[in-house]
Parts: sequence; structure tokens; C-alpha cells
Amino acid sequence: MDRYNTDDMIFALATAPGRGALAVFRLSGAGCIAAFAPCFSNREKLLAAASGTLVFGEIKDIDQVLVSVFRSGHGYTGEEALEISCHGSTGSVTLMTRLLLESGFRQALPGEFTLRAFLNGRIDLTQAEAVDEIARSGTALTQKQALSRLDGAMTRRIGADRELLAEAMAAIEVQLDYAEDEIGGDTSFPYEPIEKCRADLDRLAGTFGAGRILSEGASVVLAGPANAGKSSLFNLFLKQERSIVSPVPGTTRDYIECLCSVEGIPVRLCDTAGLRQAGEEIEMEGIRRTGQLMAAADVIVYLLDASETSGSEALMQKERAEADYPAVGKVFVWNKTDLSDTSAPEGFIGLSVATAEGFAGLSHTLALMLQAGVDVNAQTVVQSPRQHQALVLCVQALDRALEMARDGVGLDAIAVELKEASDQLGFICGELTGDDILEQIFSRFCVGK
Ligand SMILES: Nc1nc2c(ncn2[C@@H]2O[C@H](COP(=O)(O)OP(=O)(O)OP(=O)(O)O)[C@@H](O)[C@H]2O)c(=O)[nH]1
Ligand SMILES: [Mg+2]
Repeated sequence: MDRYNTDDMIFALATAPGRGALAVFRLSGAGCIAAFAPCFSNREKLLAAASGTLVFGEIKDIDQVLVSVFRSGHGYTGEEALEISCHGSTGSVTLMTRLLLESGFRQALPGEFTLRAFLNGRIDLTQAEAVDEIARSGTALTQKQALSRLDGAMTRRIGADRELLAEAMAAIEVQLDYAEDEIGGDTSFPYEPIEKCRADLDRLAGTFGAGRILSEGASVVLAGPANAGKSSLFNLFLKQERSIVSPVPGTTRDYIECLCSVEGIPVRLCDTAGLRQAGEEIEMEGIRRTGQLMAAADVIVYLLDASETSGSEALMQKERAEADYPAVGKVFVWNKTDLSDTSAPEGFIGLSVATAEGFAGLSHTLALMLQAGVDVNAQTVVQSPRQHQALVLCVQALDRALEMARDGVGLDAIAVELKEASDQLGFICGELTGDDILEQIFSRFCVGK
């Protein structure tokens, strides 16, 4: 890893930049306590402090600070480390940064603390990735999932499969090393553990769709004829006047995307140009883009204006949307019920954005649809594309091994496939991960992590 030198002392501001009650600096690396002590008023106490203790003191002309002490073998990175809490002013942070640079510390690169924790064996790679996922989690649900992976849930989840695979490989190894009459015991091919392992890992790989929704947010597109109330509903979801609303049909042209949470599920909500035949060139381009967004969405929320649309017209539009976007989830909404006496046609949810009547029901229906793709109770969900790819390659290698066994191919060739499968599982936890890949993973983190 060219960028990450692991021998020197590093520091970073671990809290978000800007004004706040506190700013926390993280320092790590052998010798960092002795390097920091000369500028600290309570020097002797700091030098003698045990791991996990706090020392209060002053940094002359800069700030009063509270220092948490971690001796080598303890703390986040497993190296000698300090966390310094100072006041969260720009002045404090600037002066502290200058002081630490002058004291022999280097500014940490993105993810460098977590990389050191991984290299020092404090966490495995799935836990390191969970640190980043927690930092990015936007809702309670994503936080809960990432937290379970931080606790090592992914490694435990594949642990049983690794054992099954090791068992099968050992059985084959014995058959390769000894003649049949020397073994004495069972010499049949270990189909059962391999098939069991394959099925379980395939199931785990299948949770990646849900993992994608949790990490990126589900794509929900508000669509429908001009003036149906899409932008009004968009603003109601976001609880802010984000999109322009007006009685003029064709108000929205460029689509607008915002992140929001629908009953805890992260959603990328998109307001789009209303669908209509009329309109000039720019609006037509907006409408063309709406079509693209609808085709790529997880769910389309299709709105109609109840005061302008007949029941039969509504059903026709519903049928057309069903036919045009067969693979996409759809919720049909009968909006502006406050202006109309016609009850919602079959398959439509009644809503008045103006009075918010029906909004809770719509949110709930949407959440249920998204949850069908996201098993919120699933113990472990694969969120990292890297882990997903390794699982897929592992399952493919197991498939090849099973097929070869059925075709009567020699055990030595099968052993190669099983080794490949086992390596892919090792790769998930970081045991067999090359430096270039580590660099790729950690460089995505934020500084201070
Ligand atoms: N009475 C009533 N008016 C509504 C309701 N929802 C939207 N409106 C009004 O309908 C008009 C159009 O609303 P928009 O949200 O701009 O509609 P849109 O679908 O985004 O329209 P385009 O961007 O032109 O496609 C505005 O005057 C809104 O105030 C509703 O539930 N009840
Ligand atoms: Mg609009």
C-alpha cells in the first residue's frame, strides 16, 4: 500500500468541521503520547496514565482539553493512541492542527484509523466496511443493519459454511492422499456439506438487492399527468417546499431527486415532469427523462387528479402503466379527493395532499412494498458490492465442483474448485485480501475514521 505508511504517527479531526460544542482529534501511532505531552499542562499525569483513563489539562494559548488515553493493544486502532476533546471552534481546530503538525504528526488519510485497526487484528474486513456503512447510514434501519455487521455478524454468518466446506475439503484430501483400502471409513463424495453450503451462501448473496436499497436508498419515482399533484406530494414527503408547485400544467421539467425516509427505509424520491402530449421541446425532453426514470425505479407512485379524471380513464391509465413498466413496483394514487366526490377507482389509494388525508396510508403501503424487497428482520444483509461479488464467485466455484463430481471428474480437479470457493470466503473477511484492494476499500472512508 503505497499511500498508507503504517509506521508514523497520524492525527485527524474526528468530528465534522464547523462550529460545535466539541471537536475531537484522534491521534494514533507508537510514541504519540510522548510526542503530545510537551505541549500539555498535566504532562506527568498524562505520561503515567493507564489505558482507558481521562486526563484534563491545558494546551498553552490554545484550549482546555480532555484527553482519553489508549495504550498499545487497546483502543480502536490497537496502537498507542489519544483522543483529545477541545472546544468546537474554528480557532481551536486550526491551532490544534498546527500544533500537531509541528509535534511530528501527519494528517491521516481517509479510513487510515480503521485500516490500522484491521492490520492490527482488532477487526476483520467485514467489520471495517461496517464502520463506513454506519458513517453513511441515513435511517434507523440502515444503522441497525450496519451495527450488527460491526459486531462481526457477517463473519459469524459465513463461519458455519466455512466449516462445512473445510470438512468436505478434508474428506477429499484424505481420499487424494490415501488409497481406498487404507482409509477404512466412508469414501463417498461429500455432496451434502457442499450442497448445504452452496444453498446457504446463495441465499446470503440474494440479500444484496435489499442491501443495495439500504445503502443507496430505494428509487421511488412520482409520475403521472401534468398537474396531478406530484410536486405537492414530493414536498409533503420531504416536509419542505422543495419543488415548485403551481396550477399551471407542465411546471416541473427537470426531475428533482431528494433523500428521505419512509417508515425507516431510505428512499431516493424523485419528482418528475408531468406526462402529457402538449408542451414544447424542453418539456418533451423532461417527459422523455421521466420515462427513463420510471423504467429504472424500484417503485413508481402514479398520481391522477381525481377532480379531472373519470374512473374509466383512470383504469385505462393504470393498465397502460402496468403494461409499460411490468418489472417495476407500482402504487396508484387518486389525488385531490378534497375536490371530488368520486370514490377511488379499483386499485387506487385515495389521497388529498391539500389536507394530508390518506397520506399515512400511502406511506405505509409504500413502505410495505419496499419491505418486500428488504427483509427488515433478516439477520444479515450483504451491503458491500465486494462481499457480494465474492459470494457469487464462491457459489459458482461450488457449482462447478458439484457438477464435476456428478460427471465423475477426478478429485484433484474438484479440490481446486473447492479451494477457490474457500478462498472467496476468506477474501470476504479480509484474510486473503491484497494491498491494492485494501487501499481501494479504505480510501472511500472519510478522514478521521
Ligand atoms: N385541492 C387540492 N389541490 C391540490 C392537491 N394536490 C395538488 N394540488 C394543487 O394542484 C396544482 C398542481 O400541483 P403540482 O404539485 O404542481 O402538480 P404536478 O403534478 O407537480 O404538476 P406538473 O409539475 O405541472 O406536472 C397546484 O395548484 C396544487 O396546489 C390536493 O390534494 N387538493
Ligand atoms: Mg410538478
